[in-house]
Amino acid sequence: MNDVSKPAAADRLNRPDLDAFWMPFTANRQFKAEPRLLVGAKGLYYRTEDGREIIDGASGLWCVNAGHGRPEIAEAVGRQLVEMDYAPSFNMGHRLAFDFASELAKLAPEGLDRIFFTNSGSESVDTALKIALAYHRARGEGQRTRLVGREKGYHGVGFGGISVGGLVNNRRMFLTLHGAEHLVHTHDLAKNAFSKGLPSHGAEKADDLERLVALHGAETIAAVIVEPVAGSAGVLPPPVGYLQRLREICTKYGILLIFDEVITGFGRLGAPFASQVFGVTPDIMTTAKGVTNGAFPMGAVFAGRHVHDAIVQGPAGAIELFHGYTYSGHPAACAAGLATLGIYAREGLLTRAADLAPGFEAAVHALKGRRHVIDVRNIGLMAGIDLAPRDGAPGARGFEAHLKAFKAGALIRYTGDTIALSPPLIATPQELERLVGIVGEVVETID
Ligand code: PXG
Ligand code: PLP
Repeated sequence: MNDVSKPAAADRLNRPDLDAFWMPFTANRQFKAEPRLLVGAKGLYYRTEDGREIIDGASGLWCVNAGHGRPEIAEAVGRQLVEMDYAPSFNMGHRLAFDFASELAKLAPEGLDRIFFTNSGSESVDTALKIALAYHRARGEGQRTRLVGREKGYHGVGFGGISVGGLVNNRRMFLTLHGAEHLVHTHDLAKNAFSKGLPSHGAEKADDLERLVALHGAETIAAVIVEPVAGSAGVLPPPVGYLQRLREICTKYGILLIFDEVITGFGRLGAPFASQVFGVTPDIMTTAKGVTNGAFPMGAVFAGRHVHDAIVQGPAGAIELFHGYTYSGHPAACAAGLATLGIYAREGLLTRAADLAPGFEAAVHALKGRRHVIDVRNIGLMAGIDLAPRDGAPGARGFEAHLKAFKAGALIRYTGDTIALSPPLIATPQELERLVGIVGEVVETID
């Protein structure tokens, strides 16, 4: 450990050695020179190593929808680990996985009631893409192998996910799958700046799928995957009518539509899933994060009955899908998930964002006119606030906003010069005001 990364104050704080942990998606050397360490979390607040309370404006990383430190989840996990820590799901089973899948199926959009368990959003995405390929193959259309994503899309970090993903930094150093294609993104600052909820312009961008059909032939395309609201790229709600149009074109050509609801799932938009908010039902839906309130790693892929039944057929003794994870349906993850669904139901959290959204919308749009703010976007309990990039230093203002907000008592996400807010669904209107208030004050102090 060198002296730069361990200033004297660190000893008083009883800081760990920071060298060995190679941090994900982080500027490691910069972080380790000036670390921001969290030591506790309860409700809407984190506690830092120097004892400060930090309002969680990001639900951790878009996952702690019911707020932190829920004893019901901790107790369920603890009990399960003592009762039966692990059980295989390959050719064996245990009750909780079946119970949890049944409960998830009850919440699911119409017909998406066959559930495949994974351990993360990235695994959910790769699983969904493989299910799409298996579906076409089972139906005698094995030549449908192209997978279509969208510019600015984030679908995790597996090779499948980065192939359909559309964020260049996540792709440029790596191989991507042959046959991955991209629709144009829907972001249009010139026409849609400061839209409240869905932007009015851009439904016709769904017709970009017609371009890919004309270019490659529909019979080569297996699936289209999109986030109903792009999250990581900076909260981009879909233009009015866009998702409907995409659904129609997919249906017309027999292309499966996959909604990646890793962020939008479990109440973020005011209904259990975004597809229910938009009235558009995909063939497959990927989830993770809020499925266990972020308290235990887990993901779940919801497959339409038609998709499942096309694959799960043939000789009764044959494995239908050669895919799965050691921890698919992990007992402790299922226990965490069942406890989480109990909290969501008892506290009405899967629809609470619908009640909070108008106040939140008013608060974030009041940032219009603040220093550097060039766009504000919102839907449900998510918002994106764009700062004008500093000349020659794109991303610097976003990072400074993040740092200064943390000093001022709020955890906010940033990507480039976009601030993203996605507070836990338990927040009160006053707490949302406070969070946005901190953002407003912080941007004024940035050069
Ligand atoms: N799909 C979507 C739509 C996501 O948002 C993933 C897949 C991958 O999930 P896992 O569990 O493998 O990370 C995600 C994850 C951010 C941020 O700050 C977003 C995610 C993860 C980490 C940071 O925008 N989204
Ligand atoms: N690598 C090896 C050598 C393995 O044996 C396994 C699983 O058995 C894996 C990777 C995949 O691990 P997981 O099932 O946890 O994704």
